[in-house]
Amino acid sequence: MRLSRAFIPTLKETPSEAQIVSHRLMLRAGLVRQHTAGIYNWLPMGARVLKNIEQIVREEQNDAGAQEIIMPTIQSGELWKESGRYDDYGPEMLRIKDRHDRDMLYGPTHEEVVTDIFRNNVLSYKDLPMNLYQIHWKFRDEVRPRFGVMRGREFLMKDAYSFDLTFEAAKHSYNQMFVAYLRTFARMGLKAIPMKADPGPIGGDMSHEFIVLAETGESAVYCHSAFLEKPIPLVVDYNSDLQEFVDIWTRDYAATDEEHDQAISKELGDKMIEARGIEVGHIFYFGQKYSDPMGAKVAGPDGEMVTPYMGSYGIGVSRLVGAIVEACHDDYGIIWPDTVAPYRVGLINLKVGAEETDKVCDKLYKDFSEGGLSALYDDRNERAGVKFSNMDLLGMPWQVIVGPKGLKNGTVELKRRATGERQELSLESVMSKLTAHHNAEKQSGAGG
Ligand code: P5A
Repeated sequence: MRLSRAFIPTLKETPSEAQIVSHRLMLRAGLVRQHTAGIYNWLPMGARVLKNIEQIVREEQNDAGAQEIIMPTIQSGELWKESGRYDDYGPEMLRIKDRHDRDMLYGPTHEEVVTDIFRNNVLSYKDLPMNLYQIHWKFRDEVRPRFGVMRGREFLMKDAYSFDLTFEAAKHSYNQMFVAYLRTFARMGLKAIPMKADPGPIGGDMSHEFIVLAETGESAVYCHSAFLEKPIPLVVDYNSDLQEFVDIWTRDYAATDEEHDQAISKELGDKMIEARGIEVGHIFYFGQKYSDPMGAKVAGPDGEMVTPYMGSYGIGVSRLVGAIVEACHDDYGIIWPDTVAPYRVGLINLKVGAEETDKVCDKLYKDFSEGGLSALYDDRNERAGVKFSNMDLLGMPWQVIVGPKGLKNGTVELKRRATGERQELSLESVMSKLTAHHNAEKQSGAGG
């Protein structure tokens, strides 16, 4: 994309309505604009990041054996009366009447809808295990929408729902999602720590929130310092027994505020990290809480009817954009991890209109796109300082700077946004270096 043609409305001033750095930077770098309280427009740069995050989530869900579906955003209230949640949910649910005076709602979550799909279409235990997911917009009429997309009213969620014949099988489904989440967040350059969360009315120990540590996080969290060192699964056989791996990640103490036991803080001493965190994912096991009242049943191996055991697994896809900016920025702007960056490369032409710089930039721009490296090309007739600070604000992980001085020696400058490290390289070596980096990342998957 040529910056001269791109719709990237950056702001010089710090927007006064934004209280935390990620919200400020998302506005300043032109990623989003508020439509009305807690509801956002995603402008081109924001939309590209959101799509990249969505794609990583999708690949990891597919690898873990989940199947993608798309459920409606507007739901029938009748289903929620069956599960008993229509009255329980409270004012966070946006209730709507259609023209026939029927109760409708904008879905805050989809346990009822997916259970309805299941009961109408799945008849036999042979179809289990089954895990269905979608990546779709939700609405929750939050009392205090704040921090930009972190706590919105309309937000994008990945929600998956598993169905199993037995508790043991359901536990395996839970473990599959647990491992998939570790990989998903690591691929985005985030360290998300699974913490014991409120299990709700079902009890047990199968509810975890995945938390990214950040000073501006909404929740106070407590965890053993060992979490900073734990391994991310690189290659996973999702059909193998994952319990041992999950045990590595659940053995040490980690809890959200509500679950925290003060006595353990004393016991762990300086091994205890007391911090704030952003909840980017939440997984639950809830057994037959919906399948039972809604009458979902399959024929079991001996012909008897069995009520399936369920779990649900959420990722805050739009919240992740804020969480990544919160974790990856400096005083100059955003520092996108390579995997989610709106463009891989920011190409800066220091002398627009000069034959040599224009020619080299055009060639690099073409080579990047042919080599699968998306580039944002600053072809504007602006001062160098303006271009540098703009590209730093936008946060592309690599910058390639083309000026007449370097070209005299046949070189351009390659800058790594994260470290500020600069190198003078020939055109060929810039290309091969970026391509090699890109390929290495594709091969490594998680941890890349
Ligand atoms: C799990 C999937 C659920 O709704 N039902 C379907 C379960 N869980 S949850 O914890 O309530 O939400 C899942 C994730 O969604 C993100 N999230 C939000 N993001 C932005 N703004 C909000 N208001 C908001 N509410 C929830 C969180 O990342 C949460 O972990």
